[in-house]
Amino acid sequence: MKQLLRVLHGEALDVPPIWLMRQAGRYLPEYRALREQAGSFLDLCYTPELAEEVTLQPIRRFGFDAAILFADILLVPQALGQELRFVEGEGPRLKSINDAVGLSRLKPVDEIDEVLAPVYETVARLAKSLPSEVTLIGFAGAPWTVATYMVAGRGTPDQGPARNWMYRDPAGFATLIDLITEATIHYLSRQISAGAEVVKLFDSWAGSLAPEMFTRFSIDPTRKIVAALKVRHPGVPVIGFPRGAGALYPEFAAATGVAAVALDSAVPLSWARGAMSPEATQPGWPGVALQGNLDPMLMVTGGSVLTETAKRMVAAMQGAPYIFNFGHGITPDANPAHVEQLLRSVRG
Ligand code: 1CP
Repeated sequence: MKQLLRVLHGEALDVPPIWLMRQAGRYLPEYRALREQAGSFLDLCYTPELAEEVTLQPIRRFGFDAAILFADILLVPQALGQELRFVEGEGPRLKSINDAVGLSRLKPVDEIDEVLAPVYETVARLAKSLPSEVTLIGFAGAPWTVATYMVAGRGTPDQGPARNWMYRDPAGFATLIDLITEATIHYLSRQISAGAEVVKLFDSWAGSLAPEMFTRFSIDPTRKIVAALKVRHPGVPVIGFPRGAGALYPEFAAATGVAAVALDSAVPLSWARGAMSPEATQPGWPGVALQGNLDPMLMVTGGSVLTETAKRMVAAMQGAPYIFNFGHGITPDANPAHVEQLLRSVRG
C-alpha cells in the first residue's frame, strides 16, 4: 500500500509521508509560466491538460508522497450558478447571496456537473499519469467555509456576513449549508469515482465559529459528508481540516468519522497526539491520524530554524500515524530551495 494510505489506515511509519498545502502554486516559476499561458486562474482549473500539468509540477520537482488535485473550493458555488471571477492581485469575487431570494436562484445539485466535468477529467488523467507510489488527493471546501465566500462575495478577515446571517436566520442559513453539503457529497463522490484515493475537506474558517455554531455548521455537515462517502466508497479516507478549531479539535475528530485531521500551526503536536492519536484515545473510538503543522513562514525564512523545527516535529510524532505538512498553505514568497531543505530534514 502507498505510504500515505498506510498512515491513513492507522499505521505509524518511521519516516512520515510528506506533502504540502498549496504545493502547486505561485512560489514555483513553472507554475507562473503556465498560469500566464492559460490566461486566467479559472482557465487553469477548467482545462484538464493544464490542471494535470500544474498538479504534477511539484511532484516532479520535489517527489512528494501525495499530489493534490489542482482546482479551487469556489468552483462549487460557481457550479451552483453563482457568478465567480478572480481579480488579479486581490482574490475571488462572487455575487453575494444572503437571503431566500438569493438561495432560490441557485441550481439543483444534479446540474453541477455541467460546470465540474472538466475537474473529474483532470482527476482521471492524474490517476493514470502519477508515479505509482504517489497518492492522489481530491478535495472540496467544507460547507461553512464555502458559505462564507458565497455570502460575503469575497474573502473577509472575520467572515462577518455569514456569521450575521447565521444568527439572524439560522433556518435560512441552514438551507444554504444543506445545499452545499449535498453538492459536496456529489462532487467528492465523482472525484473518487474518477480516481481520487483520499479526499480532504478544507474548513479554513472553522475558527470563526462560536462553539455551538461550530457543532452545527462545521461538525454536522462534515459528519454527513463523511457518512455519505463511506456508504458510496467504503475504505476511502477523508482528511478534515477545521482550521482554528483549537480546543474543539478532539470533538471534531471523534464526531465526524474522518480518518485524519489536519492541524493548524497554533496546535501543539504533543497535545494533539495525546488527545486524538489511536494510542491515547478512549475505548470505542479508534482515534485519527494527524497531519501538520509546520508554520509555512519557514519556507521563506529557511536556515537552521527550519531544519531543527522539522526534525523536532518528526521526533515528537514517532510511533503515531502522522503525515508531515504545513499548518496552512505555502505562500507565494516561499523559496523552493527551502522546500528541498525541508524534505531532506524530514526524510533524513
Ligand atoms: O493567482 C493564482 O494563481 C491563484 C492562486 C490560487 C491557487 C494556486 C487560488 C485562488 N487557489 C489556488 C489553488 C487551490 N486552492 C488549491 C490547489 C491545490 C494545492 O493545494 O496545491 C486548493 C486546495 C485550494 C483551496 C482553497 N481555495 C482554500 C482552502 C485552503 C486554504 O488556503 O485555506 C481557500 C480558502 C480558497 C479560496 C481562494 N482561492 C484563491 C485564493 C486567493 C483564495 C483565498 C481568498 C481569500 O480568502 O481572500
